[in-house]
Amino acid sequence: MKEELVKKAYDIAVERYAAVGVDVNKAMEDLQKISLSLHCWQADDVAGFENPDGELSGGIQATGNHPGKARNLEELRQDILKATSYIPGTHRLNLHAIYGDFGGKFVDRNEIEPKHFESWMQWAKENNMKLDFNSTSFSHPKSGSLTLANPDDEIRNFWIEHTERSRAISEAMGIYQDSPCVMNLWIHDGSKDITVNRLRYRELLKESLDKIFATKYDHMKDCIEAKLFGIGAESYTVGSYDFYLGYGAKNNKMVTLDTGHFHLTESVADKISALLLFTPEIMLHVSRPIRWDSDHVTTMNDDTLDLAKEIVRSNALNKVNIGLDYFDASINRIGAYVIGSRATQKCFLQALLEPIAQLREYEANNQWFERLALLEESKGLPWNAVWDMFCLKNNVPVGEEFIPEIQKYEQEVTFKR
Ligand code: RNT
Ligand code: ZN
Repeated sequence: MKEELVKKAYDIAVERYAAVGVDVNKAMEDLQKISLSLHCWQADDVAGFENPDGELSGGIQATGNHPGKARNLEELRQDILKATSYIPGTHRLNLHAIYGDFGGKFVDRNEIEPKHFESWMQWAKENNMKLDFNSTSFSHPKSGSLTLANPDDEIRNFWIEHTERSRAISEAMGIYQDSPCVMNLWIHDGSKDITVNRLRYRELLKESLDKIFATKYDHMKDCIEAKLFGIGAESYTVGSYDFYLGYGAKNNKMVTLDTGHFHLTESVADKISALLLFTPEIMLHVSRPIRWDSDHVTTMNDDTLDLAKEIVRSNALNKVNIGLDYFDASINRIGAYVIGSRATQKCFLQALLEPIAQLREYEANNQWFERLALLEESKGLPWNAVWDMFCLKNNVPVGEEFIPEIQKYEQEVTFKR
């Protein structure tokens, strides 16, 4: 793309936005500060390195068989760096416990230690990334349908141990990188068919969480992720939204909002302002559910736009951790990272460019026609010229220019795997 052209369009956009009272430079500065937490699991269809040939379980599925997925730690790191070279800004990497550097040995979930993640910490530092973390309850012989809520003491304690160790690893990461590591806890616990013990499993989960969170740490932050249902666990999810909302509000824990974990007509955007009043921060898993929690690649759709706008309107960018969570195995996986990340950033940019002062003035004066008219007109303001400039400034491809780059990497690297 001709630099000239991008600059010309940008200058016009700056003037156009000034007419509605929006400072484009300020929006660019704010966007620069937004770090996404990139999910490591898009690169290899959630396989991990504990048992890469094992089956993905726990009610989640990566469908498709596009060739070239990362088969080991080196390939995964290489792919992530490739992806981030097409995403403007500085970002974080979100690891799952099964992605440790296990050196070819089998390390069970109740044996993981910070040392298994040391090379990740060093690598992240070298590449100017901070790490986030997740305990992994799925894809293990002891996963079954119940982990932290399992009435069997031995199994439940195994998962408690795993989760406690995951928190210790997160703390070590937080210390190493001098920035808190956000640790997400999602378990798939549930039931395929009607259960007559809803309360019992939730009591057990609450007890397990109380034990897990008894250790206080200063360099990691906990978040707990609810879900509506999973494949094979359609009738009951122990960790439902009500459950974690209650637990989080009472125990001052962040609740993770995965955009695929609610009824399809439920607005996740509307939850932001409610949660902010009762929980310390928010963790997001930005995804794109199609008919169910399908984890399609995030796009710049109304749901994601609404979410970004609600965060910006609530002045909550410093309280919301923005993670991505999708896994599409049917298209180029590096391309999937780039599309979803850039789409999320575009949504935040549009949110930051909203003529909010004027809109709020209309609302304060009960000028509802004017409010709706400006909301509609602002959809067509030249935000894309600002986005192009943001990419140019950050030295990443402008517009669709990343397509041939990714095609090249596919031919030269991933297709040869
Ligand atoms: C599953 C949850 C969870 C996982 C990751 C891999 O429905 O969204 O966050 O996607 O932990
Ligand atoms: Zn999620």
